[in-house]
Amino acid sequence: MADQLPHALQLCPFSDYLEGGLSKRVELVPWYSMDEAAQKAFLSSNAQDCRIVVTGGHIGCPPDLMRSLPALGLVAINGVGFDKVDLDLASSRSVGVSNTPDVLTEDVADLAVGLIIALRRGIVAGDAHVREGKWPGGDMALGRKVSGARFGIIGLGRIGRAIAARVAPFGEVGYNSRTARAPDYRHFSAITELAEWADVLIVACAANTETANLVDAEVLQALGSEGVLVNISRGSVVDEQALCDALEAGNINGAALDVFANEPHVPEAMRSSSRTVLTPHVASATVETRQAMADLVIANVDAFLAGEDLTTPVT
Ligand code: 8YV
Repeated sequence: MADQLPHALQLCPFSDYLEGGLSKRVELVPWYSMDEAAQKAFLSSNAQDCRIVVTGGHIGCPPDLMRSLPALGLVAINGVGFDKVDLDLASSRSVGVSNTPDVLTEDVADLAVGLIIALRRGIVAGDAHVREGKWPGGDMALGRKVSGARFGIIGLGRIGRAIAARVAPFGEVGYNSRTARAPDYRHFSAITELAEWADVLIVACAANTETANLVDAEVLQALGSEGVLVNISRGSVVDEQALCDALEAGNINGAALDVFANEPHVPEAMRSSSRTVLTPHVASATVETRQAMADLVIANVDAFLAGEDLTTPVT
């Protein structure tokens, strides 16, 4: 009889490519589609064989689940963000955590640029204007220039830098960090000063306890009634209620958002606002990048099963 493959819990849907690749290596358990009773029943007979959890960056791994898997050795994230995995708990249980950095940087930066232009130039509203037959009735309101705008980037890591490189040909780039780290761009040590200076404020920092609700009412007030916010990081970095209030009051001009605090649920105030452009967390969602991410997930699973160092461990 062939050796039984170890179980791996799958916490969210993946592409056929990733599921197919994983299924050759592990017994993939569709945890995300099982109800609580089925999950409980599964654990009572199989918890000892579950060595791997495979998950998305937006899902992570609930601490209780990690605790209920005594043989868990790897949480493989199909994404760069690891804010939803408790790294201290993982390390205290000798659980390795891997993610998929670098391969998605370009896509995320591309989407940020797309959102900026869509918002400032009214591309989504323009599309609706044409489709809904409103054009013969009159022109749309004017947009705002992208070229010549000031771009303020919160977080100048891999993704922040890729965004900076893309928007620098449009206009001046500023960024916020504790210490100056990019001589070509203007440094702001205070986030409110960056917001005050910028026409377009872009959230590109990692989500963690330090950055939770970093963009709050005060920052939005500083961004001002002509400024716009773009978020391709995590919803948790923005105080969503403060953002809804600012949009409603016209205290900022608009927001383009790919990420939300409670995905897939988006506040009604954002969905009904004419000042927003919204996408459903798709910054890394291209065929090419999702394949590259899948390859990295599989490489990490292979390394773990072979008892080797992880290819891209979260550090
Ligand atoms: C993905 C992400 O949408 O990389 C991340 O952290 O949130 C996204 O790229 C998600 O992880 C897909 O599983």
